[in-house]
Amino acid sequence: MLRVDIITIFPDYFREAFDYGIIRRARAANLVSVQAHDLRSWTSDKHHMVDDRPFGGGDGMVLKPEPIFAAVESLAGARRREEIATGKRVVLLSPQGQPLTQSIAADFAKSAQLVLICGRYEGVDERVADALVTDEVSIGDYVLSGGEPAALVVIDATVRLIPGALGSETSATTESFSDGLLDYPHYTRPPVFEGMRVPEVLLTGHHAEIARWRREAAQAKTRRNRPDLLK
Ligand code: 9WO
Repeated sequence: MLRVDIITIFPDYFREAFDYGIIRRARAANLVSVQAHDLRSWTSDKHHMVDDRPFGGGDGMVLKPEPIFAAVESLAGARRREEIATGKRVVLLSPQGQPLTQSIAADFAKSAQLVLICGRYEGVDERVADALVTDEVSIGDYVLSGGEPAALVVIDATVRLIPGALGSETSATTESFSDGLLDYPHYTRPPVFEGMRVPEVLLTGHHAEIARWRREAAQAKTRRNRPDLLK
C-alpha cells in the first residue's frame, strides 16, 4: 500500500479530489491511501504563523522552515534527507524542480510513502529543498499560485501506475509516452459527424493496416506538437 501525505495550507482544496475514477478505485482496493494535512497544525505560536518576510528584502512572504520540518518529522519520521527511510520520498512541488516524467511517476509508484510539500506565497525557505526534500519536482514551465494543483498531477500520474490500479481494459504500456511518442488519434461513432469522416482504414477491420495508420498518425502528431520527443 502506497501512503501519500500532502502538506498544505489549503487541505480542503483536496477534499473531493481523490473520490473519482482510478484514484477512487485504487483507494477502495487499499492500493493507496491519500491524506491532506494542514501545515498550520505544526505551528506552535498563538497565531499559527506559517510564513514570514524574506531575508534580503523583496515582495511577499516565504513559508517558514520550522512547521515544514516538524510536519515531515511526524509524517515520515525524519528531520533530514539522510534519515529518510529507503522507499520514502519527500517531494517539493516547485517550478525550480526537475520536470515530472512518466519514469519519475513510475518510480514514485514503487515507493512506500510520498510526502508532498505544497509551496505558497512567494516561495519556501530554501533549507527545505537543501536538507529535507529527496525530490524537487516541476510539472511544467509556468507559475502556479501554489504547489497544490501540481501535487494533484503527481498523485494522478503516480497512482495509475501502481500495479492493479488500472482495470484490465487499459494497460499503462499501450498509452502515450510508453513508446516515446504521443498517442494516436481515437474515433468512435458516428462514422460521419457534421461532414467530418472517420479515417476509412479504421472501419475496414484490417488490423495490420490499422496498426500502421496509428503508428504514422502518432508520428505526425508528435512531429507537429512535440518535435522535442523525436530527438
Ligand atoms: C515564480 C517565479 C517567476 C519567475 C521565475 C521563477 C519563479 N519561481 C516562482 C515561484 O517559485 N513561485 C511559487 C509559486 C512560490 C510558491 C508557490 N508557487 C508554486 C508554483 N508552487 N508550486 C509551483 C509549481 C509550478 C510548476 N510545477 C510544480 C509546482
